[in-house]
Amino acid sequence: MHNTLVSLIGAPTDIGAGARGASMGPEALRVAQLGPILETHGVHVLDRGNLSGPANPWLPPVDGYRHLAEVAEWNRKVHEAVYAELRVGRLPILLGGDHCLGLGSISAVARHCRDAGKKLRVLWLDAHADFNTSALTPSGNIHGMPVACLCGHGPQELTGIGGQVPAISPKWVRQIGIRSVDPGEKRFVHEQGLEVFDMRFIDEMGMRHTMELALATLDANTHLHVSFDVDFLDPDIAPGVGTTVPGGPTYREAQLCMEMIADTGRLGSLDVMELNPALDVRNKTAALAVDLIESLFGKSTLMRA
Ligand code: 6HN
Ligand code: MN
Ligand code: MN
Ligand code: MN
Repeated sequence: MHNTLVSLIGAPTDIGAGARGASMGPEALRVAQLGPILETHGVHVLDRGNLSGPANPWLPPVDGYRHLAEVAEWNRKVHEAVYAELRVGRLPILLGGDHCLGLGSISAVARHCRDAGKKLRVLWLDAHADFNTSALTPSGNIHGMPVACLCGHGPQELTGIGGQVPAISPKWVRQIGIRSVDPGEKRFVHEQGLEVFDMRFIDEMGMRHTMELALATLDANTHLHVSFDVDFLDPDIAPGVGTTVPGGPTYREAQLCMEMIADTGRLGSLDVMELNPALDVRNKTAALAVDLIESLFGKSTLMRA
């Protein structure tokens, strides 16, 4: 682990989601002892508390976007908070909140990489590609759009956050665990050349080979960002999310995924998104997320040294 100074940033909102409740995610992760448990692995954790932003008015979509102005405001706040931590050499962990906030977080990481002359790789762990546009979306929910917005496809209020459009290139992204993509979204993913390791690929090739490929082009100058949508995990082990999709990675597959990321030593920032305590069972999805984040920060079950 090359950076043991971690900052937790809570973003308690479900402004981009299709179900209410992800706004309680940051507190559920704290209740599951995320900070103290990371400290046991030699990581120094500062909890910066929660950001604040507009309430969720729970209105229908307008022109293909639900709550666009509120989503933009939350993302500007997330962008500034994540960027401020990176500037002082700390590793930000964004506690979501729904996945629309990946836009604010990753645009900040991209800006930091431009400042520092670093190469950026984004690992998007998710059941969904989150690559919709207003014309393609079946729901209008902006948590289904952050990757497209980061790649420059979306409204200026969102694509412009961070000062450079597009914030990232689709070539920098590796998506893992994907198993629910809308028809128009699927065409757009192919057209833009996103590298997707879907569940069929993981079934056939195994998590080990998948991660070897996804991590293949990292070097000493790479900043690795992990955007972990908790619905990446199989709903049997992780019911506490708003958009469950059956057939996700098992506990062991998810552990291996996290351990192989830790082994690279390149993790520079993390999002933990879409945890929905209103749908969870005795906070077990939060506890599982903490367990997996421990592996991401170097907890190992290996017997060999
Ligand atoms: N997430 N593709 C669906 C939509 O409404 O655009 C689901 C998106 C889920 C987004 O889980 O972060
Ligand atoms: Mn400490
Ligand atoms: Mn997502
Ligand atoms: Mn998802």
